Amino acid sequence: MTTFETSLQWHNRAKRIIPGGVSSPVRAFQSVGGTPRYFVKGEGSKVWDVDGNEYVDLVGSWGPMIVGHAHPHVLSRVKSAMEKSFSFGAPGPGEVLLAEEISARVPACERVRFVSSGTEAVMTAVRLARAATSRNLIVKFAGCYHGHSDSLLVQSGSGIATLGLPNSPGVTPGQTQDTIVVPFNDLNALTQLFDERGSEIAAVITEATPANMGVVPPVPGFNKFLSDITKKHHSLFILDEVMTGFRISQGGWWGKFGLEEDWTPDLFTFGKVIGGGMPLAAVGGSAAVMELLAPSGTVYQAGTLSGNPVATTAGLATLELCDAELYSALDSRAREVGSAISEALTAAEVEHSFQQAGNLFSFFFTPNHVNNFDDAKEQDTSAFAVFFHSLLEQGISVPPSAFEAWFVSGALTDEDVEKIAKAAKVAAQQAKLRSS
Ligand code: HOZ
Repeated sequence: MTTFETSLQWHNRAKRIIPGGVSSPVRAFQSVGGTPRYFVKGEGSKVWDVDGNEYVDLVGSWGPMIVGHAHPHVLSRVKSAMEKSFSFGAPGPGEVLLAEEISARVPACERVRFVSSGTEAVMTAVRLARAATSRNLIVKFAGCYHGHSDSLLVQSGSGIATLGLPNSPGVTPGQTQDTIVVPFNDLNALTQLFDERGSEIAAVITEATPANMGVVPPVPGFNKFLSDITKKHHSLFILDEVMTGFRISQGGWWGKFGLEEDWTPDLFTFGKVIGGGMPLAAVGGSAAVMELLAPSGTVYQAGTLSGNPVATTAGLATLELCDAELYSALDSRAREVGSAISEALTAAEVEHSFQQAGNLFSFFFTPNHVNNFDDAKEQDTSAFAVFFHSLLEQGISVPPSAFEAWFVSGALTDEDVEKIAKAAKVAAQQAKLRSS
């Protein structure tokens, strides 16, 4: 009888039943080569694979595990929620409490509607924007990823960028004819577009800071500019905070930069942290727009598991731990980890651009600062692959793609940071050997 004890054995078995062996493409390791690790346990800052290896985790389930894995507070709340049932398909107190918490942190969210994934949240926001403005066009930025709904899967980041895919087959020209793609950080292109077609534009959507083509911070004033230009043309501004929401500050990206720079979007999308690792996402905005949703209004959106009691409990329990102290710890950890790695790459003379936005960061293996998707595609992804594998071998798990953000958690310890810094020195030497 075959026993399945290693990641390799599991992956070979997975590939016979799951396309590519994975439930989401980036984790297949296709762009870095080798075998994805099959994780079976997480605690605090660490994860363990089926092979018995321990890793310091700098992926954090792509953001949700902000307080670390299996945090005792979250765990005990989720356990007691589960004992009362996993799902009712009916309203429950958990969703009300979580919606109130989101609104308290981001007051522009006068109403909140829960869904199960960021993709759904964005689909709903786009539908609402079109209904509210009676217009069709949606403007997005190249390299931004807003989930895998048809109309937004155009020049997209994340897996599409990682695998170097063109736009996806199966998405018809009809489904994307109302999507206009503009280079990120390009105010002139946007001004020109609004001059020509402003009266047709339902909404502009952006990641609060792009973090699905690697981390590409907006140039100063960029989001304010989006807010102003959309207002001027009576379009809506959708801020996709699926990655940044409640990760960057108590009020997400907006809570830190929107308040400071005096801009507010019309609609927000959230995910990841608000579910604390469970499938949960949300769309929020002004009562006037949000009340267009059925059954108050006629814009349809629904989901059997939407507002699920276990997921909302996990989200609420996680947010209870997301206080000012946590965000300041995350900011310092991101600085420590990012600088230690950048210093190791510099010492080994590996050309790179270390880019940060709040506590999100990533490394492009290119000498120049990356300002948009075209710049991001210039990087040496093969040097990244060597760097990635060396870190993994030394017990540091980072995203298996040069086009993704790295995530710190509140559970990281000084010892973890030392281990990362030490491993980065070896990995940087190996990446240098590869690139020279
Ligand atoms: N870029 C995705 C997160 N925003 C990757 C998630 C996954 O593929 O699992």
